[in-house]
Amino acid sequence: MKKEETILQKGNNFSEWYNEILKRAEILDVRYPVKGVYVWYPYGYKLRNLIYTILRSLMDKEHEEAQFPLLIPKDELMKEKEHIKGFEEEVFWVTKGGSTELDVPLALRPTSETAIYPVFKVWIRSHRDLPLRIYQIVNTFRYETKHTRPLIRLREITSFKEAHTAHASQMDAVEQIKKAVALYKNFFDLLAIPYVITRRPEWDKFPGAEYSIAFDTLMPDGKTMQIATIHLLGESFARTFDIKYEDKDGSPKYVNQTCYGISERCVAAVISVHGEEHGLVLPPEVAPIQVVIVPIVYSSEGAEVEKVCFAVYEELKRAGVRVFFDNSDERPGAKYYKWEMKGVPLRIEVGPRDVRNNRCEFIKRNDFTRMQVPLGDVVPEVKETLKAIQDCVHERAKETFFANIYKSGDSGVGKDKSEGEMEELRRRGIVSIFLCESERCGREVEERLGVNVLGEVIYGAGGENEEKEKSEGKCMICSRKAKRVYIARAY
Ligand code: 5CA
Ligand code: ZN
Repeated sequence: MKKEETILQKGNNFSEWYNEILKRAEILDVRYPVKGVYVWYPYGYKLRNLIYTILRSLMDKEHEEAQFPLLIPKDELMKEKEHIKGFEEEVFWVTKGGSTELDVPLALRPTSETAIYPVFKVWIRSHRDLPLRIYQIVNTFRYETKHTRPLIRLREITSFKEAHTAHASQMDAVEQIKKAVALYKNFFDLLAIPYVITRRPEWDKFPGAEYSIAFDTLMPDGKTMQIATIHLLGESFARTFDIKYEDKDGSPKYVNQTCYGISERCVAAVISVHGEEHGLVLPPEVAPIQVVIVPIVYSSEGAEVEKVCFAVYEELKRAGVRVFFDNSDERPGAKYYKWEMKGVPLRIEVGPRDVRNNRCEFIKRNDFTRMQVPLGDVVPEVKETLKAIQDCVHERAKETFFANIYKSGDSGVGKDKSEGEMEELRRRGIVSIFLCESERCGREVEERLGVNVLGEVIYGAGGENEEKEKSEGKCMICSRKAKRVYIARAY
């Protein structure tokens, strides 16, 4: 049963929908007077915290949480040449204490390699100290010059989860990369967010890394958003910051490092991928309120209804469900609107007739279907229904996602293709093409099609089997040997 009242068409103007939803669902207040800097509302912050609780619990299995300073001395930040080349134009500087010019200017961390690795140098002595696996969840600052957007492109990233690991050998570091990929898959699966995984092009990897791996999801306007990255740093930072350990045979060796990160873009993904014209649709795993109870009271039987609602509320709370009993003075219609907007996965209605029949009514947020449930079965039925909603939301998201991944012909789609076909490529979501590794060809594709090269396909429409399909082909620009690469318009 669909409701007729809609707030906005998500498909037609995603940007407008997105901004409206952040406001009406009380996720983020964008009125703060600094560009790219925003305020979390309490409800948005609860959502953020539930998502980060999942992330923490996954991280805590093999990492330890720590916290490093926000301020980085200029000389440390400038040490690693490639790294600083990549970040130079994005750094905010603190140059004064009061009216006194600082001896050494201090950077606000754009990411924390150069804050953490001087400390790794003193922490790591012997092979027994390895592997070292640390993470922190902090704010970072980037002077972004592209169009800023709440949760998506921030100048203050408020919820930057960055992991930094050090290992005895490159083999161990690569093993860690695989574990990080598995961990992030697990994380986004729990958020019901579909993704592709690519290896970023050599010419567009993280500054200072040997290679970078990225997770991308698809936004409703057909643009992709990078939601996580994983980098093999190798020995480059270890050499710069002199991070050595004594090996079993007593010889000094450089550690081999990785780092990987996730920002509140994961919250943006949950909002954008699942939401629709009535508001948010939150996967039960991360919904601040999983069940809202709404009494339908018009008659003298009000007190009886209220009593039943309260009993159901108590029972669900005891069972560990995040439940809210809305016994405010608002009319039921206003309550529906509010909790639908906030994406509460399940609404339970209780009216006088329900009370007489010893039952209540479930309404699922994801498809508005209703079912009657005996009061005695509420707890097990709620648990089962929440699980079903979680799966359903995930399946629907995957369906849309994979329906928007296309494969171009193997014969090359370059210069001699018709404008019509080129237009197709421009308009589609994620397209796999053959592209060689040269920056020249990559940039040419980006320019001619108005897209971004995401990278070589590691995990895509074919799941793990993508590996087999991708292998051989000819670059669509230069016809040299090439691999399957995903391209898309990207945030
Ligand atoms: N030190 C590494 C790993 S922690 C690092 O900084 N990698 S990163 O630059 O790729 O950032 C990690 C992730 O943060 C990106 O994949 C992206 O999802 C997110 N991110 C990057 N810049 C911003 C930004 N300005 N606003 C919001 N999220 C961002
Ligand atoms: Zn080429």
